[in-house]
Amino acid sequence: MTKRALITGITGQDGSYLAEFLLNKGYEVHGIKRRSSLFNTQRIDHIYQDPHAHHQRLKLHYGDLTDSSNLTRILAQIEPDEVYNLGAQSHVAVSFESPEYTADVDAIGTLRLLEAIRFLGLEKKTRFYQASTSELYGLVQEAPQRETTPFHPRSPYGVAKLYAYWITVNYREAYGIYACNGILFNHESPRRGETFVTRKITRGFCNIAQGLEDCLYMGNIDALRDWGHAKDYVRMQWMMLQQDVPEDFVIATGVQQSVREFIVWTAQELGITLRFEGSGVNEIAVVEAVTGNDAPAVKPGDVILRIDPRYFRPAEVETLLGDPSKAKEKLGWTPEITAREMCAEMVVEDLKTARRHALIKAHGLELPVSIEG
Ligand code: NDP
Ligand code: GDR
Repeated sequence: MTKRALITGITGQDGSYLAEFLLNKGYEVHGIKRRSSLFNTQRIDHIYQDPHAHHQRLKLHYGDLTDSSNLTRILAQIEPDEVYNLGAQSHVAVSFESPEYTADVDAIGTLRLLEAIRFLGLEKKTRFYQASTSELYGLVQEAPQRETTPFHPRSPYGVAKLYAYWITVNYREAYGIYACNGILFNHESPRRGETFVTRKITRGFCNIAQGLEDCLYMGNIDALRDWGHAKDYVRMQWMMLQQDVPEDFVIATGVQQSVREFIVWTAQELGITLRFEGSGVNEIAVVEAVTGNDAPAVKPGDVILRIDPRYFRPAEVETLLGDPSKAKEKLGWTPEITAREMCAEMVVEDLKTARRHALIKAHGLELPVSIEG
């Protein structure tokens, strides 16, 4: 029997990799996409299947995590074997601007899905994966963080995800639903949203290298994170739903870097040597030397990074470092791609786009507009 999976957030970074992964495993994959005035399926266009084709194995449904009746109807129609709840307002800084919406989608959205499973009597059929997060640890109580580390979220996003974490545990305990939390530390890829820090850096520096921008404006570059590759992490999301007993797992690399290090790596990938000068909000990154052909628009002495306090958060998560021992011991999972390799891959992809845009500009044509976030 072909297994059926439903992915909320299929148009996002993780959703796109997970959909590919499940299709390769032979699943019929259903995804919920939001109605948008612009196309929002770029990350899954390469696996899109014409609804008129026979044996279509990827099916998209309009929906929203704020809409209970819509979620219930989709679940009733599909009766999935597995639900992956990846949909969320996932930007921590944005959650301070839209706290109520973030709670509605990230916290109550999770409850809506679990309630729909219960209401439809799918408790024994449908397995549920919740995209939990290292943001639950926030103000960290121990390092490295593991499944037993106490939570102290530091943003409306983190607090909403705390509710989602516990309601997932509660529905497992109360109704016997196979439901589990993957407590995932930061994971990135060339498909990462452009306003998350790694992608902002790789995309920004590639644009600067090709003469499309002059300077990148950043927030707290001393924040420390445990960065992995999204491809490695979606594999683990699936593995968690294949066990006999549902459990929660930390997914991380166990290695930590600063935002500053990621900046230096990105520059190095482009043949740029950087020097940091000044401190606090006056800190800048100056180009010391340029080698190779990837950054023709950059020369020694250029200031290509400045600090802008608008990117500071009202409450910051300064440091995160995960301990993935349980995932390794119980599921045999280890990440295959290092943060440095991932940075190189992201630069290759963003440089391709920047070169294309530079060529368009050189021919006097209009560039696609993008708004910085
Ligand atoms: P993205 O921001 O790339 O994707 C989020 C997805 O959720 C998009 O498909 C988005 O749709 C969808 N979405 C947003 N709001 C709604 C809504 N109201 N109803 C339905 N769908 C909605 O996130 P990631 O792929 O990076 O992350 C996936 C999940 O994992 C998220 O829940 C995130 O909070 C969590 N997480 C992520 C980590 C990371 O480092 N990436 C680490 C730990 C947890 P649209 O495309 O239309 O915007
Ligand atoms: P995070 O990721 O908040 O950890 O949440 P993000 O990449 O946004 O920030 C990481 C760290 O970098 C610092 N930073 C900046 N961040 C952004 N976005 N833009 C900047 O200009 C900037 N300058 C410095 C931040 O302050 C922070 O300390 C991500 C999301 O994917 C969540 O959904 C997920 O749950 C967690 O990772 C784990």
